[in-house]
Amino acid sequence: MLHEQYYVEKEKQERLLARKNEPARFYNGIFTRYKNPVLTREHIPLTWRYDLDTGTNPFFEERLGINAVLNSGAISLNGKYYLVARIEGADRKSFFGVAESDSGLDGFRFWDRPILFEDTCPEETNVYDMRLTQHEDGWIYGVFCSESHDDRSDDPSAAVAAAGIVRTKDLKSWERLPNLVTLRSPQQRNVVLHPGFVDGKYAFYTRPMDSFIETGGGGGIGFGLCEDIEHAVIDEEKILSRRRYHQITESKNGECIVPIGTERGWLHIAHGVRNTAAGLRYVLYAYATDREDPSRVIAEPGGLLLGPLGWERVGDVSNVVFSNGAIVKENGEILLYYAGSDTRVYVAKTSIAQLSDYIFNTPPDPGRSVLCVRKRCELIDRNLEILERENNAPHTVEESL
Ligand code: M1P
Repeated sequence: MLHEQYYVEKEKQERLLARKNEPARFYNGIFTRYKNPVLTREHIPLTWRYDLDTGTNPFFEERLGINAVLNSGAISLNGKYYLVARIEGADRKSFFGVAESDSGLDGFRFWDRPILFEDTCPEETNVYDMRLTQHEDGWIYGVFCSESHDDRSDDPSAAVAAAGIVRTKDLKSWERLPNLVTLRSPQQRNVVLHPGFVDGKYAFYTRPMDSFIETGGGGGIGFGLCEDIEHAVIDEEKILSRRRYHQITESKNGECIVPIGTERGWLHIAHGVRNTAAGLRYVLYAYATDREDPSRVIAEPGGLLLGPLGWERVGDVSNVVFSNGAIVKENGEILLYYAGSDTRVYVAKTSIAQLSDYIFNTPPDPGRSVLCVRKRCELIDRNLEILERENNAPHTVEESL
């Protein structure tokens, strides 16, 4: 006999998982937001949190609590949608779990057990933010942040971030490979593997950093090639999406999703960070690179693509949206998964056509207020002309006679 509260909690969870998601009222023509988060800590199976033995857990207390479910890698396989979520325990340690859905918009249910990698990295304390790349070599790679204490320092918050690499064919059995080595950058986070070979090599989007939090001299999102994924070493990192003064990337930036290949080029979604009196503010932005040379930027719309709004703003690390996964459907729709304030995961729907239109037709950031106002005034002038023409046009058969 289970504790009576088990049935109450189970019923609440089943209701949550059965809840259909609906588009929110928000409109910008670029993407559709959805009302409900697709993953929260309430989605975590009860068996991961409670001891169901009434002898050892008479009060049905949560024994291994979960704090948040956030930055999730995403992939579609055999008609199903999968998120490899970052799950943060009450003890602050993160780990990964696979959640599966039929629609990609709702009904995400975690598999029975979280992912347990082989323990090949004894200094590693924490793992998080896996990007999933379906590579042309036939493997699905997961690249994530592998965090360790910096033992050269007595400061308990001194840490080192590196890019961990795993690979799988089915999201069930995972092979851990050695961490990525970047010869010219002391630390790495937000590393994404490009889906195809470039010049016959594996290509990574990197984020060179001097220290754990600050990117320091690291100028932005880098691009580097390596010969051997089983011992991945990158020498040169070319900076492709730069941090810039008074733009959304001023403090730091990082590649978010695996870039989407289109005829016009690769569509990228990244995050940009700026500092404010209320702390760091994270938003998503987009850019495009050349089809043949994915390290060459060909379009850089100004400003943010998606910023925290409403409840997305509220959570453990407020005023943050962060993404590390999107799924492109056969019909060209894109499901973009993003976490709100490091606490829960949302979905937004767009399409290759809409995102391309946004990236190639949104003007770049001109860099100064006066230029921005001029650009806006030009838009207003054109619009006022259109409205005037529209207002003067005959609207009835009688008027047009
Ligand atoms: O708290 C916001 C994000 O901070 C980090 O991103 P970045 O390395 O760009 O600062 C990551 O730890 C990420 O997990 C987190 O969502």
